[in-house]
Amino acid sequence: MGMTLDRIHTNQLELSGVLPTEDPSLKKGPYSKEWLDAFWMPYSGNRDFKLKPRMLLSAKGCYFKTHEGREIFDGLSGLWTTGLGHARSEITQAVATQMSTLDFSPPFQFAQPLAFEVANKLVELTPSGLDHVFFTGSGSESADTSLKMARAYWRLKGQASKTRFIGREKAYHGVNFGGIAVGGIVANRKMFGQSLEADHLPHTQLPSNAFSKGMPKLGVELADDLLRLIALHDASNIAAVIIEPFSGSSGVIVPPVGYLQRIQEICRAHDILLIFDEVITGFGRCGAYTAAQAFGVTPDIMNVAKQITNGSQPMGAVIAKHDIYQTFMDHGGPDYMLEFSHGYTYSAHPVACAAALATLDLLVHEHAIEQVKALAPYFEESVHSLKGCKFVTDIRNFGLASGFSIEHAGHEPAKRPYQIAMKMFDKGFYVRYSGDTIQLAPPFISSRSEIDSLINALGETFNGIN
Ligand code: PXG
Ligand code: PLP
Repeated sequence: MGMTLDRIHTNQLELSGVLPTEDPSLKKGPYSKEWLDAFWMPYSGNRDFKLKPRMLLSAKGCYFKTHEGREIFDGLSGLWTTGLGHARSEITQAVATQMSTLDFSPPFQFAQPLAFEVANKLVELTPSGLDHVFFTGSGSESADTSLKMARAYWRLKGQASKTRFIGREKAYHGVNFGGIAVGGIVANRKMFGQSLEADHLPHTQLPSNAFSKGMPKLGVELADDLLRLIALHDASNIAAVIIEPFSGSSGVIVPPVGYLQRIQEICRAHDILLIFDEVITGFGRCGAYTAAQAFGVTPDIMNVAKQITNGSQPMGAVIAKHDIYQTFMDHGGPDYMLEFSHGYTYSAHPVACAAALATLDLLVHEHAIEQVKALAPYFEESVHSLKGCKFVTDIRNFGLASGFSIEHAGHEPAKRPYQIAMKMFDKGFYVRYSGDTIQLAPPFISSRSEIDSLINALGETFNGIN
């Protein structure tokens, strides 16, 4: 055909999934091995993907379209990002307008008004007391920002020995050095070693709580392990405890009744900051704007990302209590000096701010919280109807999120989840697989019949594998 790669736009190609050709003139052409290998994919089995690419070309509402023209139901709202559905015209329009008005604005020593508007909106939607917003570009950046904020806070208060962090087993706090240290997912530390001084509370996934609907009843005493860590390290050396209200990535591990309250009580009694990582739980997934509101516990610092722009632009934020902000302001030295030597080139990026404002506006005006609350009980019954399916050893849920534990295939815990997710993709459903779990987080706008189709396909798939 004589078409060269630089004249081809992938989206315009009707690709059949036919793979590497032996024709040397097409050696670097689309879908050749070389073409695919140029992109080192994040958190992916690159070798497997590149043998049979699962390429998504467009999305609208609850569905992706693949390069083969197949429609795929988005069973994880992107990557827990896109609860309002894809390609929302309100967000698209806001982003387009902002791009042509102010595409970039230096975030250091200068600002643009949308940043203040988003900050005020976030203060309004999050629990009272969380009053000051520091912008980042992602959940990982939010995690590391919150840890630096906590350490610096104690230094400014004259307690510089408070440097250690307490995380939890199975927790995910992104991939930066601070986040992997406090995180409890071994794979994230295995290749890179330890960085910060961190210790870990036990996770709360008890076998006795298997198949609990919503919050499990047993396990509040696991919070008291914090007392053991305080006795070991001494509170004078501990800056903060960081917790995902429910652990998302490790398969939706929901806190036992009373657990988060007890953690907060202990933190308060020992002058330790409590950080909630709400990167997944924030902005609707829990049937509330935040998990803090859903669970009735307000942290000192809250990290958010993902749903804040409906996934349409990279953005994260760290929201702090007034005392923390004020401590920085009070110790800042002369007014022209920086109070917190931290920030990202893309902090409060104007286009991300425009996307966030449009998203938060949609969440409020389309009553997304009520929508999630209304669908959640149906979703709960649906996911738990899969109890008894082959290899399913536990089902957990909260709001519009659920996790399934899958029995290990010999010494290969990740194998069956991978097989399940691939089979689901063949059937027209995208679900998340990681570790020995399958996760669902359907869009807030899903219909009951879409939930039915998803669950039916998943049940069939569970029972069809070996
Ligand atoms: N904290 C939490 C609680 C998260 O869930 C991050 C931090 C990091 O955010 P960024 O934007 O840097 O990726 C996350 C991200 C999964 C999965 O398998 C979840 C995430 C990322 C990748 C996979 O559920 N959450
Ligand atoms: N590396 C270099 C060499 C830089 O100049 C910068 C920012 O100016 C960074 C890293 C940090 O980039 P970002 O602010 O996008 O996180």
